[in-house]
Amino acid sequence: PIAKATSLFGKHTKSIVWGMQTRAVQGMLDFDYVCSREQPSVAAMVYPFTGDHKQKYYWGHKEILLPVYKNMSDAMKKHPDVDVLINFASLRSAFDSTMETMQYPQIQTIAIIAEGIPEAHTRKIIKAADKKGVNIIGPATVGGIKPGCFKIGNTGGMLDNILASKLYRPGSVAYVSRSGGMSNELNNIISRTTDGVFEGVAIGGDRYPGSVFTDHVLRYQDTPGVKMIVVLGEIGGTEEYKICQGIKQGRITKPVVSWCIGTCATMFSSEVQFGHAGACANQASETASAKNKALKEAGAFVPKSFDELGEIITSVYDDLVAKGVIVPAEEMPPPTVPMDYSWARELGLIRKPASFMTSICDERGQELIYAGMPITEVFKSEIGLGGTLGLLWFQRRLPRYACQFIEMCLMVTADHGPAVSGAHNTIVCARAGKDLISSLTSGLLTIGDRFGGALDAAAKQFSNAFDSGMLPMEFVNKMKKDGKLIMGIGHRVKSINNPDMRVQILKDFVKQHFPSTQMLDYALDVEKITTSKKPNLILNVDGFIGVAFVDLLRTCGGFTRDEADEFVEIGALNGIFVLGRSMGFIGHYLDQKRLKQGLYRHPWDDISYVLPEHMSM
Ligand code: Q5B
Repeated sequence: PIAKATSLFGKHTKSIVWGMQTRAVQGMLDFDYVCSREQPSVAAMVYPFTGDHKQKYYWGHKEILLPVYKNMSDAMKKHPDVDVLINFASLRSAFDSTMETMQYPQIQTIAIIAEGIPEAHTRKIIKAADKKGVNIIGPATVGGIKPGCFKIGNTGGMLDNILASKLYRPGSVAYVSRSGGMSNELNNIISRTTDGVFEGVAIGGDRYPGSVFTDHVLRYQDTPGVKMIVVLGEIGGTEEYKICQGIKQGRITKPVVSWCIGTCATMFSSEVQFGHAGACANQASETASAKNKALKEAGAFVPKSFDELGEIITSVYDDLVAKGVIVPAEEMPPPTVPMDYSWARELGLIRKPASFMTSICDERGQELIYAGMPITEVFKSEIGLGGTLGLLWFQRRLPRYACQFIEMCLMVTADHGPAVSGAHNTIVCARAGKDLISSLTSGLLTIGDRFGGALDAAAKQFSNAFDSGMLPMEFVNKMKKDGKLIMGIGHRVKSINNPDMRVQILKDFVKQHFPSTQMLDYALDVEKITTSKKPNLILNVDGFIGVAFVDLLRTCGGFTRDEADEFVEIGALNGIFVLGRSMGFIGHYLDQKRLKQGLYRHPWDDISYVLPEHMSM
């Protein structure tokens, strides 16, 4: 078999990442940058499910592109300097991709992250790796880290953790553990008690890890920069005894601080399977207590409990410093890596004026909120469409009669036949082959002062006249004198002889339920005058809704006078007609499509051609 490399990572190590793990890759690049590496440690990614392309990443504050290959062979060919593969493949594909990776002699180290790979597969991987001289870290691990040089995937956590544990520059302490989580704890303990981590590997919690404690402890023994070794073992397996043997035989001469987790297993009357697949003692010698005892007897530094691990590391380290074995290097500040905007915001470190402000609806939480009212509450309280409109348009929970009135307005304005301007436009548009939205908007764009869009103007004109104390007759005369039409008055087909039942229905309801109908009464007095002149100059549906809404806003108790005026000022009331009539326009669109109506062309006999006479030059 080919000999395996003892140094897995250096300042120039390049890797290929298998899998679309963009966050992990960015984490590696940020680590590289903070370590002052000259070049990113990730050369490329392999992802068989997309075509070859490039992915954008940050290198410090700059943006760079990393290639993504569909085939591993292309990635290897294009990046012959890569010797590490980080395999994020799932437990189903990790075996195949790892075996494929080992066909490329350039690869010296493979980290396998997936959990749950069948043991039979791992054993085949181990056999192949031993033959080909490939170091395996994992499976079922976060990986490992070599400060100043290389970080496998998500090892060491986010950048704030890397900085807090000073993982951007090498120290003198190398460790090996099974658990990724506990290796983070070791990074923390070692950074507080010594000059820092030289290298740390989490071999993973499976019964058959791709590399074992001794593989790494012996590497550390042979690595000049490592001055002391920390081994965090756990219940299950007998690997720690090989370390005992190594110490006893003089193969391991560097101080080893060690602790096996799982001593509490003795408190249980039956066998305990801890979180890792391999964390179960099948015989007395595999218990954490037995292994701690053996390590101590062999000459390792073993604390009384995990809590004392930091203290014992300190005392071994201090001793090495006192003996001059370790000369702590001068501390250099790492380069600053710009923080991701979203992370900085989450931490409350930055603020930015929002480009948008909103006060009616919040969809960010678990539950959609309409003007402060959770959607479940909207339904529980049965406020209906009128109440929902009240929340979204007026930001108020309106009284029941007001919600009912709004719904009635929507119902009476829903349609008024195909002949009205808006429906006509919708129909012509639909027959020209246009889609629903185009046809609907074509109809909606017709709504204005003359057709369906007189609600706000009527509300304004009537309330201004009323508020300024004008008598109805004075108002009518003034409008005539100014040459202005009274908005909300007049109808093409409805008149006192052909009353508009829509208005009658609304009038009956308003008279019965509204606390005050001052504005409506004023408008009805105006109507008496205008209809005495011409029978079609009735208070039309627009005018009725406009003035009744002024009564509602002013007297329902939910609004100040200023607020009530503001809604009229900003044009809320025309919205009622727009919303209601949208139902009709959509109906007309669907109707035309259903009836398979062809392109509309207006007949010539219905057009009067009044061109100027031909003039000769
Ligand atoms: N005269 C609605 O006019 C209409 C006068 C007036 C004083 C007035 C007209 C008008 C104001 C706007 C308004 C909403 C254009 C209407 C609606 C929805 C709809 C539609 C539907 C639906 C009708 C004849 C004589 C003239 C005028 C005078 C007319 N209006 N004087 N104030 N407001 N109203 N729009 O019939 O002396 O002969 O020259 O603009 O409220 O859109 O169903 O169709 O649900 O879809 O064409 O209900 O009233 O009358 O313009 O020929 O005028 O009356 O000055 O006097 P007409 P015109 P004179 S509801």
